[in-house]
This record gives sequence, structure tokens and C-alpha cells, in this order.
Amino acid sequence: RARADWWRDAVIYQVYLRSFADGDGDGIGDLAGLRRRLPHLVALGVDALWITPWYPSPMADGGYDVADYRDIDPLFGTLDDAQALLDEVHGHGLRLIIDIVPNHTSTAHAWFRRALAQGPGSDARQRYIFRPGRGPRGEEPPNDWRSVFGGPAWTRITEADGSPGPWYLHLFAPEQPDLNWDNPKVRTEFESILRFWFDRGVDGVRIDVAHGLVKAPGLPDLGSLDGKLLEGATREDHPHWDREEVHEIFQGWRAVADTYDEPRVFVAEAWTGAPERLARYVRPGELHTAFNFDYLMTPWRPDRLRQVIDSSLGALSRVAAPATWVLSNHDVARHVSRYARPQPDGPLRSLSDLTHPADLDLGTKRARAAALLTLALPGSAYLYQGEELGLWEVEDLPEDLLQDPTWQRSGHTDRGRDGCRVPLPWDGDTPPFGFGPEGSGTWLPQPQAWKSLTAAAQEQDPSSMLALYREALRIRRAEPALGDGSLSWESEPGSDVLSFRRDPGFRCVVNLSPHPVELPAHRAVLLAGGPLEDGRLPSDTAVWLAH
Ligand code: TEU
Repeated sequence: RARADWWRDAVIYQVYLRSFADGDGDGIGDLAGLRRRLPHLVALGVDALWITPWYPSPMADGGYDVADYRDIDPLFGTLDDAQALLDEVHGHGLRLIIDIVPNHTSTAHAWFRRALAQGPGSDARQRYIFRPGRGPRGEEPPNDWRSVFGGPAWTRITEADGSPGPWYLHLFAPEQPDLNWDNPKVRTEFESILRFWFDRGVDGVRIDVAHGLVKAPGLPDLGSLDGKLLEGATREDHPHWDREEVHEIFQGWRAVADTYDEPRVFVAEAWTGAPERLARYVRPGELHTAFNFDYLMTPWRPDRLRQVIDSSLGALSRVAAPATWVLSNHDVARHVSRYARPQPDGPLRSLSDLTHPADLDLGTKRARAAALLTLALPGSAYLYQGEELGLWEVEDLPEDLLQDPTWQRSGHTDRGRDGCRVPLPWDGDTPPFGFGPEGSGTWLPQPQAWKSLTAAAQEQDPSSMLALYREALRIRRAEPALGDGSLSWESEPGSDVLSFRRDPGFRCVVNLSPHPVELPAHRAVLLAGGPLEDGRLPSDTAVWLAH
């Protein structure tokens, strides 16, 4: 466990806790389930786990509405269970990263309850962003900001005496009031929360909505410049995304992390647009890494992939930070399903713009190639639970079961993010596929077709997605050329084959053309899908080569 820079080339597995494994049979994943299934992650060969929020929460947004940052929700277990998990993870030589949500709390957090109870002008109210409404009776929201989940970013409260009160800001659901990061009490509270978990041995923290904490003074209107909220983050001087002042907060966090002997690391969730903007979060003295969402949103197209790989590596090398590579997470449609259709020109993260039905065989083939591409790139990689099983987006969940607030708040135009959050299939022939004890339910229904994708079924099959991931991770650990460093392109720009070298002596070739292509005369160490056709690499396939 000694390597101080383990995070520079780590493969980190995202556990979406309520969908990973259910120990107690209530249909919701928990810490007992995770502990029972840890051997799967050890055998897979990842370096670390990132667990999505495990804190007490009303679960209005799958736990991203936190009521207490220093405890565990009873649905998931207890603080003792968390400590036992952490010790077990460390016992396997793995590391554990937890999720912190500093942009907003839950309305059930003691601070927000106090803010409501103590009334106008109280200290408690200064911890959030309350403003009087516009209009003669304050009946209009204070500005034109929109919630990421749809609708206005403001909700009006009623004071204790029954009179209509001010509005509070929530960039996400109304159950997630934004904190006021201009308030020093908020700042010291979060540094203390970091120490609480670091003192217990947690190795790192994923920072939710890192680009959102600081709002422009005066909360100016967005105006007509911003049709789309998130994409608007590319705009300079956006009133609530990616503001310059967030960086001093994270420099303070880094100072906290650096007081520990063993490394305590950060990964920022920041949707910033240009890679140069993202690189600012990982300058020396600030955070260690940030998710590369440009890569995640890139369609399966050679020109786009090459461009994003180069721009990411370029921007990050200028600040001496490692790149990260992500194909899927709990907020986007699973990449098997994204790649299963004709690919758009622009960014691809939800399926709502793609009208073609999915060709899952094609999507799976491309996902296999994408795995080899991703794991051969310089830096660190994130795997989202179930991608090692080749799970696809469940696009036909019954509408009355959808739980993601996006679905409600969008007025039922966006199906939301439940389709990538369906509980994992572990073994057996029928649901719950070992997710929970025999006969228990699952909080979202699993497709019967996942019978062939259970971990147990794939265990037996050397051509399975699981076997591919295990082998790729085994080679990655053994191969000195892989991990952090740089790459040299061997294919020409504009080619529909991506071929690059990792020195010494390692090559990755990805064929995005519709035809088989010739390979250099090297030994194939791993093939994403085969067999080679007369020594040529089939379409939508990748290969790792060594001397
Ligand atoms: O996501 C932040 C975010 O801006 C988006 O990924 C957003 O969830 C998506 O565009 C909605 O369609 C983080 C978490 O990853 C997400 O699960 C939470 O819902 C969100 O923050 C609020 O805490």
C-alpha cells in the first residue's frame, strides 16, 4: 500500500451502493452486500473503489441529498459496518474513496431545519442562499436560474407564522438546497468533515459538483445566453459554474489532505467544457485528479476520440496531473447502449436524441474495443459497476417505477438516469440474480435477458466481457509501458484506425473502420473481439500488441 502516487495510474471501480449487492433482502444494495461481493473486485483486479454517498438521506436524489455527513444511512448499515468494509478493503491491498456533496445538503439536514426555524436574519439562514422574490409580492423567483433537473432553481418557503417567505436556491432538486460558500462556517465545517473520514482511514474523496460551489456576487440573471444549463459551463464568467473562487476552497482541502502521512486524494466532478478549464482544478497544490467527461461524451468516432485524447493529455501535462478516462457512470446512459446506434457528431451522454433502436451486439463489440482503448491510455481509469459485465442501459423500465428526479422535474420528457442504475446480476437464472437473498426483490426490475450476463455465467466463459476486463487489468498491472506516462500516435490524423505506442514496446490498435485492417508484425497479447481475419483486425475491434 506504500506507493504515494498510486492514484496516478489507478483503475478505480465505481460502486453505486444501492444497486451493487443487497445483504439484508430489502431490495436495496448495502454495505453487507458489498462486503460479501468484495472478492469479485479483487478478482477483477482494480486498485480502488469509489462508493457513492452512504450518508443518512431521505434519498430524494439517490443519496446526493445528505442529511448528516458524519454517519451512514440505516438502509446501508452503520458506521461500524463502514469501518469494517474499509479495513477489509485495505486488507485486500485496495483503497477506498468516498463521495462528498458540498454544493448542497438535504432539506432534512439539521442546518436547513434550523435555517427554516430560526427565521430571517439568523446565522442559520446565512448558511444557505435565501433571497426575496421578485414581483410586487415576491411571488416570482429571485432570478432566472434553472435547476439541472428541470424547472426553476428556486423554491419559496413559508415562515413559521404562516406568512410567505423568501426563496432558497437549489441548482438540483428542491430537496437539495445550495450551501452558501461565502460563509466561513460552511468552509470550516467541510474541512472538519474531510478530517472525520480521513482520520478513519478513507483514502480519498470524490467531490460532487465541484464546479458549482461559488456563485457570482449579486446572483445575476443568466439571460438568453444560456439555453442549456450544463453546456453553459463553457461560457466564461458563468454566474454559477466554474467560477475562479472555487479554486481557493480546493487549495484549502488539499492542505487538509496533505497533513496525513499516507496519501489522501481527491477526484473532482466538474463539468467545465474545455480541458484547459478542467486542468485548473488539478494544478499543483490543488486537487489530484478530475473526471474526464469529454472522453465519456465522445461518440464512437476516430476523429473525435483522437482529438479528445490529445486535448486531454495536452491540457493535463501542462499542470503535471495525470489524465483520467471514464466511459460510464451513474448519471449517463451505459456506453454499450450509446455505442449501439449510428454515432452523432456532437457529445453523446443520454439516449434521448438517438432515435435508432439499439443494436446491442454492435454496442457490445464497440464496448469491448473501448475497454482496451481506455485501459491503454496514459493515466488512471474509472470503471462503472456492471460495465465489466457488459450491461446495457435498461431503456424500457415501467414509467411508474422510475425514481430519478429528472423524470418528474422534466415533465416526463427525460426518462432520467434509472436505466443505468438497475441492480447488478450476480448469479442464478432469474431475478434477483443473486443481488439479494433468494426470493427478495430489487428496487428496479432486472431484465430476464441478464441471465447470460451474470458474473457467475461469465466466470465460466473465456470469451466473456468479464474475462476481457480481468485479462486487460492483469496485463496492465504487469506491463511497465502501461499506466501513467505518454503515448505516440502511429496512425495518421484523419485515419479511421487509432494506433498508438506506449514505450517500451507496447501498442494498442483500434479499428473504427467498417473493414478489417492490417496489423504490424507483433505478438497480439489481447484481442477485444476476434478472431483475426488472415492476421487482420476486424471492424470495431481493438488489440494490444507487444514485441
Ligand atoms: O451530478 C452532477 C451533474 O451535474 C450531472 O451529472 C447531473 O446529475 C445530470 O446531468 C442530470 O441529468 C452529481 C451526481 O453525480 C448526480 O448523481 C447528482 O444527482 C448531482 O450531482 C446532484 O448531487
